[in-house]
Amino acid sequence: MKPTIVIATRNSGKLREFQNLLLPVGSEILSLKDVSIEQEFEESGQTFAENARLKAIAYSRLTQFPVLADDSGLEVAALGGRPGIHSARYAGSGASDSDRIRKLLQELSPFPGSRDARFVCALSLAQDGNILLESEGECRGIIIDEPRGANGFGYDPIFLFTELGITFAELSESEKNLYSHRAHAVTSLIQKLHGFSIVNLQQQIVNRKS
Ligand code: ITT
Repeated sequence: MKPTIVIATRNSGKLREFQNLLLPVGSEILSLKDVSIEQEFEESGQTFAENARLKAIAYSRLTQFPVLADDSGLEVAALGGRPGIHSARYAGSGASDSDRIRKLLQELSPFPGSRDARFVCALSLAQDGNILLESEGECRGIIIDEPRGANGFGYDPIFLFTELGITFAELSESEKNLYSHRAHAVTSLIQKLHGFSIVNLQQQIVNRKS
């Protein structure tokens, strides 16, 4: 039987990236909607890792399947690491990606020469309220003044990936999946997953508890 993983996100951009990034695992990838989970999760942690962990634990109590949660965001050096864990809510609830980008560029305008930034992604895999595996990935770049590109989501149009000299929104999805913070975090998780069959996760939890 094909093993199943539920991706604990309501962000369709993230979900699509995970569906491709997790292809090597050979699992069936389901969304929260697919398993009829409607509860919202209040992110109360102080770090990406803590939020991913809390999210994975909470959602894994609502389904029989292993749940993979992601907490991610953009840290801008000149802003002391903001928006950081508040990346999704940076411009208030109901704001769009463009609103968040506009706000970030406004806040950054007094710092024209200081544009270093990094995307961070923390992942947590849990089942039945138990954390099984965790990983983290980052990707460094700089923030540019004018959004460029139509792909991706979130802050991608103003994040210039210096290694290639183009923004994340100018990369195709498969290219972004080679370089992104999420790609690095998933690669690290898959390495840890090596010899750790998803099909047998339940058995491994039982073994750990006994
Ligand atoms: P879920 O909690 O349902 O997963 P979310 O969008 O609220 O969805 P987060 O709390 O992890 O997710 O917030 C992450 C925000 O950081 C996201 O909304 C984007 O604004 C930004 N972000 C994260 N990864 C990104 C990426 O690969 N490209 C662009 N922006 C990204």
